[in-house]
Amino acid sequence: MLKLCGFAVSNYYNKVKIALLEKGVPFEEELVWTSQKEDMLRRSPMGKVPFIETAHGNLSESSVINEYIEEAYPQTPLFPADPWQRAKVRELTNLLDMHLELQARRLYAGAFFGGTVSEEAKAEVRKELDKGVRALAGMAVFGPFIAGASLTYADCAAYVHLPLIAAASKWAYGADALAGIAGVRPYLAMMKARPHIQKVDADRKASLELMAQRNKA
Ligand SMILES: N[C@@H](CCC(=O)N[C@@H](CS)C(=O)NCC(=O)O)C(=O)O
Repeated sequence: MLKLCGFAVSNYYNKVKIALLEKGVPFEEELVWTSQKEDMLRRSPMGKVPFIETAHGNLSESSVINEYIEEAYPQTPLFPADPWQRAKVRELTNLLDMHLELQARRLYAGAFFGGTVSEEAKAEVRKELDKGVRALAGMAVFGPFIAGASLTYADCAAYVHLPLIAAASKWAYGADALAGIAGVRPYLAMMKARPHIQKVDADRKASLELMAQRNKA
């Protein structure tokens, strides 16, 4: 059986987990922390999570994993059938990962882990986030899902990234960078009502408690 490795607080781990649950693909989970140690690098070449273990070997990078899952388990598709619409889902997913989350990530040390972020770094992130938010405002459909009428891989990314981007920007700039996009809040509330999302959120909460204990020890 396919094994999802990582930890349930990770947004990228949950991006894959939502896809597996929504598609009804059977999988097991193994708790793996990120590391640059040899044994981890043998399992995940960049030492990152998530990665999956399959009968063929291991695979890392959340979007690559989700594309593999879609091709290996075509039931309950999370990509539209039309090639153009599929490309638009990929475009939106890439925007969320690369131009929003990866930029906001530079703020996480301060926003979530009690660390600091220099004013220079905050200003650099702000510039990039502004561009990403402007792009998102033009590309997000909220119809009711982020790319249109059906749940897609873009939702798997949006649901896990948007709350972090909102919280991190609020911490850094005193205002949620996504506040100007009126569709975001109702969208997240709609997603939260889905049973599989509730499972992911409950596991995330339990994992947060585990991490807090681990940091105390
Ligand atoms: N591009 C990667 C990003 C994954 C990622 O950054 N995961 C974080 C945890 S949320 C991680 O492993 N961080 C440790 C590191 O960067 O070394 C993906 O899409 O899977």
